[in-house]
Order: sequence, then C-alpha cells, then structure tokens
Amino acid sequence: MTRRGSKQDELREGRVLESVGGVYRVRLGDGGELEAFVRGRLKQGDRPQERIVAGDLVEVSGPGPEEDRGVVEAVQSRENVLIRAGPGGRRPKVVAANLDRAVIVMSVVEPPFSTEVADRFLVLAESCGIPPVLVLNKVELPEGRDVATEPAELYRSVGYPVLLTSAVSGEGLEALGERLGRGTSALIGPSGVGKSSLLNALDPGLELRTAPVSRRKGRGRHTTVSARLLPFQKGWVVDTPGFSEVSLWGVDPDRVAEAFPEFSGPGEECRFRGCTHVHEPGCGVKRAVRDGQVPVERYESYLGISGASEG
Ligand SMILES: Nc1nc2c(ncn2[C@@H]2O[C@H](COP(=O)(O)OP(=O)(O)O)[C@@H](O)[C@H]2O)c(=O)[nH]1
Ligand SMILES: [Mg+2]
Ligand SMILES: [Zn+2]
Repeated sequence: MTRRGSKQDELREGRVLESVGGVYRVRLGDGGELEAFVRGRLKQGDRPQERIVAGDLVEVSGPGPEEDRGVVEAVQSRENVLIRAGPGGRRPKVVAANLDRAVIVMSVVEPPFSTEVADRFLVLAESCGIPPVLVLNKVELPEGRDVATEPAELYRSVGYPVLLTSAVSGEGLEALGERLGRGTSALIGPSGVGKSSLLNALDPGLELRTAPVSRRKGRGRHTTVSARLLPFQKGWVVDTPGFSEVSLWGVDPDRVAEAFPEFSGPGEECRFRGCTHVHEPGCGVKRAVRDGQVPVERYESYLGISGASEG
C-alpha cells in the first residue's frame, strides 16, 4: 500500500526551461518534464530578482491525482542572473539564471559590427558576473572576414575568447559547439545577428525560429519571445530575444571600469583612489591608453557607457 508521504517526501528537483504566462516548464532530474505554477509567497516578489526564470533550480511537488500541473515550492539561491534593462525605462528584466557563460553574438555585416555595442554586451555580462565569449558571425559574407579581423584581434588582446562563425558555411561551428556542449550558456546580442540560426545549425532538432534582417531598418525583427533553456549535448543553452536596446541597469557608474578587465592593472597606478579614469590627473588608465596598452576604442566605449549609465 502506498501512502501519501509528507510534503517533503514528494518534492522533486528540476530546472526551469521557460516561463509562459505564469506557467513554468520544468525539466526534472530523471529527464521528464512537468508544468508547474507558483502560488503564495513565491509569486509576490516585486523585485525582478525574485521572479522565477529559465535556468532557475527549483523544487516541485505534485501533480496530485487528476491535476495537470505541479507546484514550484522552492527556488534555490542563484549563482548569477542575466539582467537587462527594460526598453524605454521600463522595469529591468531577469532573463535567465545560473549561467556559466554569456556568448555574445555579433554579426560582422548585416547588421554591421559595432565596437560600442559589443562592449555594452560585454559590460552587461561582466557586471552580472558571467564570463563572456565573443562570437563574430556571418563571416562568409563578402568582406565578412576582413571586417572580423580587427575586432577579433582587439578582443583577444583584451583577453576574451573570440570565435569566427558562419551559420551558413558552417565555419567555426565545431569550436562553438565545444563551448556550448557543457554548462549553461546564454546567447545574447542584437537581433538579426544569427543567434537562433547558429543554434539550429548546431542542432537542427532545436527548430528555433529565425527571421530575415528587415530591409528597411537593417535590423532583425524579434522572433524569440522569451528566454528558453534548451538541452544541448551535455549542457544547456538559452536562446534570448534580441536586446534592441542595451542600456545598462544596476551598474553603478563607478563600477563600469571593473567590467573592463584590461583597466585593472593600469588602474592600480592611478594617483587617486576611486579614480574614474575620466578627468583626474595622474590616471594610470589614461596613461595606458596613450601608451597603447589599453585599446583606445575600448576606452572610448568606457567613457560612453559610464556616462550613459549615470542618468
Ligand atoms: N549570411 C549569413 N546569414 C546568417 C547567418 N546566420 C544567420 N543569418 C541570417 O540572419 C538572419 C537573422 O538570423 P536569426 O538567427 O533569426 O538572428 P537572431 O535574431 O540573432 O536569432 C536570418 O535571415 C538568418 O538566415 C550567417 O552566418 N550568414
Ligand atoms: Mg533569435
Ligand atoms: Zn584612473
């Protein structure tokens, strides 16, 4: 005879794959899936950090007899969260939790590459404590490879891994697959750069929707609606919707410098503690820029981003 045990006995561990209208799709330890909802205290969190998102590790109970859905009873504390600002000053959004890396996808052409946009995504990842990898996609397009050379060199010199890829020719997919094959990776970047296409090329079974870059704007349309965690080889990948506007949220302007790893050595030489590396005399970072040790493009991005995040 089986008796219903205590609540505690019925809890099962799982990972949230996606949330759709308040219902969470949860992958259980045994590989099964379950839909679950949240009730009571867990639901009320007003702060964005408290909402349950893709990647969260949860404990679920149920479903009981004749119920379709279980209940999320607890959420484990997170290693980190990827947060993006709400467009036009709307509330910031937690995109996904517990990530091992942020794969920042940029296209070299269509849409054209922008150092400052790449830097904004890098600062976003760094400020969330998620190690970045930079992917330069669409290199098979005419001039693609030429355009990729400079940023590839720049970001490697700063210390970031850089991969050159094409979802069309297949170049670089093996290397990308190795990176994505373990742990949890979120693909982030502007719309239309090929995030979903790269994942489809690596695993056609994923069948992610992709959209042509719109002619008029030269920008992609948004096709991925919410972040989804997808099992990939021995790991997980999160395909995210295009971040059309990468304003930074929660990054203290004084701390933007910390998101530029190449500033840390020269920054120790600054005359003043708490130097912002903007107007202070005896600034080690500015000296390193003059000496060519810190790339001037990166310093300019820093000025733009730290200034913009002040407001
Ligand atoms: N030429 C070329 N086009 C690509 C490549 N990757 C993606 N695309 C195209 O770029 C457009 C946007 O791709 P999509 O995967 O939806 O971009 P996402 O918004 O970043 O997910 C689609 O028309 C794709 O076919 C690539 O490596 N080379
Ligand atoms: Mg997409
Ligand atoms: Zn300084």
